[in-house]
Amino acid sequence: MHANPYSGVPVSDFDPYDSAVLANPYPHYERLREAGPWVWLERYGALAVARHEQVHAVLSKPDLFCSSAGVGLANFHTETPWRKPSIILEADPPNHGRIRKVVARVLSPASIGRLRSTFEAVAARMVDELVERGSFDIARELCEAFPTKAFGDAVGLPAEGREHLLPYGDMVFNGFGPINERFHERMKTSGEAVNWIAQVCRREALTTDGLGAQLYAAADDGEITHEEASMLVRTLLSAGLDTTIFTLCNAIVSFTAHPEQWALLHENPSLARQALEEVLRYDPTFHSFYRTTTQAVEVDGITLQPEQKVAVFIASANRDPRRWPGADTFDITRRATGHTGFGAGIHGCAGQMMARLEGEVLLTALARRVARIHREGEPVLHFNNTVRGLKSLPVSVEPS
Ligand code: OVM
Repeated sequence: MHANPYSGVPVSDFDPYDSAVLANPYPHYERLREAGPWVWLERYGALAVARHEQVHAVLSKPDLFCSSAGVGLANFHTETPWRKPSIILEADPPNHGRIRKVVARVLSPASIGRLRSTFEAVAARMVDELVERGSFDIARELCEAFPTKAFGDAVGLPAEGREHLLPYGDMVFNGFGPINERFHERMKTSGEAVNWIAQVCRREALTTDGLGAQLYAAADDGEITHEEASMLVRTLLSAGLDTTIFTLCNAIVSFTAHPEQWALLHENPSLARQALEEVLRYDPTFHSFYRTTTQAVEVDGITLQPEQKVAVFIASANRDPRRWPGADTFDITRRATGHTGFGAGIHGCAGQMMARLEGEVLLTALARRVARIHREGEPVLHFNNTVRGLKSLPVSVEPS
């Protein structure tokens, strides 16, 4: 237990990484928000922010709350990172800006828009086959299969070995939490995945017309180095699979728990894009990460110490009743823009247009073909220190 150095700041023994919490974190987030704007997490020696206002404030001040000390619990100034730090996620201005500019272009709306018709064809084919079968594991056979195929092809990955993508991401996202059992378990079996990822980040392994090739083209132009291009392919593969896959899973969980919301979408598939936004607000994939103070920071009447780790509960900000009327209601007709499911500020998800395209395309394809989705078993949760999603969910579907 870490003694609270901040007088006037409430102390909590909350453990965000406990399996019971991960199973349903939202009642815990409510207690955290109600405890105060800043809360001391005595188990981890970190301050926590769980209200929308403070989450936003922390993410808007990268000069005071930095990323280069790691966005996990580990402080890179005093602890050795388990892998080479990301050159975009775990970087600060001005370096961050030079790298982000290249990634932003490769993942821009214009670049992503060119993928739409291909993604639509993949989604239609997958949905048609599954509807034909009638019952299937929607988590594995659709929510996992679609990004693995569509995004994998878009990056320019070889078809062989893509089963390593999810386990690799699982390790990365476990790595933002404490070095606990969950992290060790995943590390034990990760050797092959790490090797495969390193192999496919090489230019020679990638197609010549994908997003990976575009990163290498930026290196040819001298914007970044070729080593940096390889690191950015690693970023696409670290951040781009588990996140979108689990978001699709969470969409299905919410829609099967709220069939009247599916009925709305089925009646009007053009709601898919805003429905996805509500999924990302109501039950986002990414739950928390950290920032680290670069100096003493005065905020809300508290003086934070330099090198203070701050846990940022973006999933909790999305349920803050101070920001969202009826925060705990899943309502695809609401305006959910402004949610923090993609974070916020200069590090706000660089792949969000890709994520939205994948989500919109898949939900649209399903909504057109499927009138009702019935659970044929309980959703099996996937436990990870940072991201929430499913291992499996058996369903049957009624075609329209
Ligand atoms: C990266 C990376 C990895 C995981 C997540 C992420 C949410 C980035 O390697 O840059 O952003």
